[in-house]
Amino acid sequence: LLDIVTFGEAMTMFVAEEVGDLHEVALFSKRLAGAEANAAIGFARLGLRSGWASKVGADAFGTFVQQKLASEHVNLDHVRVDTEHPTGFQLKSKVISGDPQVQYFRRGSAASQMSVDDLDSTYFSSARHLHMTGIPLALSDRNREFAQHVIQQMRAHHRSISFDPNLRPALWSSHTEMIQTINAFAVQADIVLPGIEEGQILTGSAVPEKIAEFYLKQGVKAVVVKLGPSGAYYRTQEQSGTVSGFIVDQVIDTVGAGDGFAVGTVSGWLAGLPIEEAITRGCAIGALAVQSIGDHEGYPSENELQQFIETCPRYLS
Ligand code: KDG
Repeated sequence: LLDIVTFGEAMTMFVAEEVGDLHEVALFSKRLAGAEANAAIGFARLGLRSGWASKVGADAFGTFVQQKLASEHVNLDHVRVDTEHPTGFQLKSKVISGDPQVQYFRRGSAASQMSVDDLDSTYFSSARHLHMTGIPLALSDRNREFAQHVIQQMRAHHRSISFDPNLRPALWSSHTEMIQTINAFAVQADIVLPGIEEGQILTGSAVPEKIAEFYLKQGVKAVVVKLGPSGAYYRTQEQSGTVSGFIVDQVIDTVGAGDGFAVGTVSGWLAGLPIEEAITRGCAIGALAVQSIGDHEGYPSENELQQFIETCPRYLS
């Protein structure tokens, strides 16, 4: 029995070893990317029984993705191999400051082919919780239909759901469709975790209180708005507040911090911790994630997380 399941696309990621435009970089190192795969790894490192469902190609990238996740103790029983479509990959630049440049090679990938025909609904419903992101919703109609079936299945079995919008405008052909689709799925979750900029795009308001209200009014139980390094704002039907972030010496790579934030917050929430403690875990994993090059390489074990929370200085709230 799994504690938590997620589904989505994993890619081989080539990370530039030198600063510069992607087309000029000569040396790359090979890593694993994919928001839901990151989350699955994060949960597993904390000791949760974590499962990741997807489709990969019958190719070297597909083998790499599976081996990497297996080495992190992520359950792969719901990974299908597609002999006709390839595993996607991406390039990521190295920057001195700010967000790196990312280029995808994933259109028509095996993961985007995952459909309800691939779905083993008991794999999902036997898990306590579903963590999903908005990325599969952008990949194909098939993925979207798959996502809706998974949610229905979880709901029918009274399982909880967390939703991270993870907006990727580059993957959508229509901005309006992106907003409508992401919101239609977000309101079916118990806990929604938008970044402040995502919240603004999705709700039309840049005010964290208003962003939270938008989802709470539609039945979501808790909304946590990520405010960047300084922390997060949260609101439930009963309470609201802000949780301050951790002060980090050096930001090396911001990608993967949001997934790490979800891992900390959702794992705490599932363990029944008070929401502020759960979000503190999220802020801590986000802070750990930005200090290493890959997406998930900085994610901690439960002990490392506790130690970091106890010792790392925080922003004033
Ligand atoms: O959240 C990290 C992801 O952005 C990265 O791993 C790649 O999943 C990815 C995506 O689709 O952008």
